[in-house]
Amino acid sequence: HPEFQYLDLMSRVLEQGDKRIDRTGVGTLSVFGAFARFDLSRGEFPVLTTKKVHWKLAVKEMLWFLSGQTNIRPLLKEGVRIWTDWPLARFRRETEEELSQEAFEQRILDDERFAETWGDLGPVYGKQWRRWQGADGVVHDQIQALIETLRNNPYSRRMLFHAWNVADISSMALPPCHMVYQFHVSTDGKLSLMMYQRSCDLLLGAPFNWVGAVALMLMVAQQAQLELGEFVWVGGDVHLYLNHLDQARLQLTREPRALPTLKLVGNAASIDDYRIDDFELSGYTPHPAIKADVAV
Ligand code: UFP
Repeated sequence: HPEFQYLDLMSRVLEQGDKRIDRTGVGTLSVFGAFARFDLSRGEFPVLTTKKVHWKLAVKEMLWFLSGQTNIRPLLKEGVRIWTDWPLARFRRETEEELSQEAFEQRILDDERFAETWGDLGPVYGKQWRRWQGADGVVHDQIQALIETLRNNPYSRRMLFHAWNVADISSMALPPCHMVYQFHVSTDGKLSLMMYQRSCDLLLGAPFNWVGAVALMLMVAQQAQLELGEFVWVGGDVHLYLNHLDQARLQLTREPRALPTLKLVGNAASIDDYRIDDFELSGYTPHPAIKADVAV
C-alpha cells in the first residue's frame, strides 16, 4: 500500500530521528533526506487514510497560491485559518494588544485597511510563483511560463518553478517550505511532478502539502492536455515535533485503507479559473482526524 511510504518514514523519524531544539523552541526528532512516489495513473493518490486530512483546505490553499495573493484575507473568506498564526504573532508583538485569534480574524474580514496592514505575509509563494521580480524590474509569471512550455516543448528539462527568491526571504513571514516544483512529460503524454520540500512537519505539513501538489498536478495537466503520471516527493529536514509524538504513535497503530481519487469536474478556461467546487474526492473513508498544535 502506497501509504506505507508515509508510515515507514514516520517510524524512521521516531526511531532514528536526531533530537534537537528547532527555531520554534518546541524541539523535533529529525532525519535528513526522504523520498516518496505515488503513481497517480494507477490511482495512488497521496491522501492519507490513517487520519482524516482536510483535503479541501489544502486545495483552497493551493488555489490561493495560484491566485498570486499573499494576504490571509481571501483565505479567511474561504474558511482557511492555517496561515493566521504568523500575522497574529506579528500583530501581538508590534501592538502589544492581546487579541484572540478569532477576534483578529474577524477584524481582517471586516476591515480591509486592517487586513492590508496586518494580514499580509510578505512576498510568499503566490508572489514568487506569479510575480517574481528580477533585479532589472522585469516581472516573471512562472506558472504561465510553465504551462506554455508544457504545451509547446513538453520534453524540456527546464520545466520548473521556484519560490526561494533569496533577495525576498527576509521579508517573508515564513520562507518557502515546498520550494521547487519540477515537471516532466513522458512520451505517452503523462505529466509527472517532483516537489522538493526543504523542511517538513511530517505530522501536519506533509499530508497537506501532498494534497496541494496533487491538486496542482490536476490543474496543470488539464491546462496542458496531459494525463496524470507520478507525484514524486523529496524531503530535506523531515521532522516530528516533540509534542506530536503521541499522535504519530497513534497513527502508526492504524491500518491504511483504499486510497481515494481526486479529480476535476469540468474544464477551466485557464489556470486562473479553478474554484474549489471543481474538485471532487471520491472513495475517501479515512480513520478519524488526529488533533495537534502547529509550531509557529
Ligand atoms: N511547514 C511544512 N509545510 C508547509 C509549511 C510549513 O511542513 O507548507 F508552510 C513546516 C515545516 C517546519 C515549519 O516545521 O513549518 C517551518 O519552519 P522552518 O522555516 O524553520 O523550517
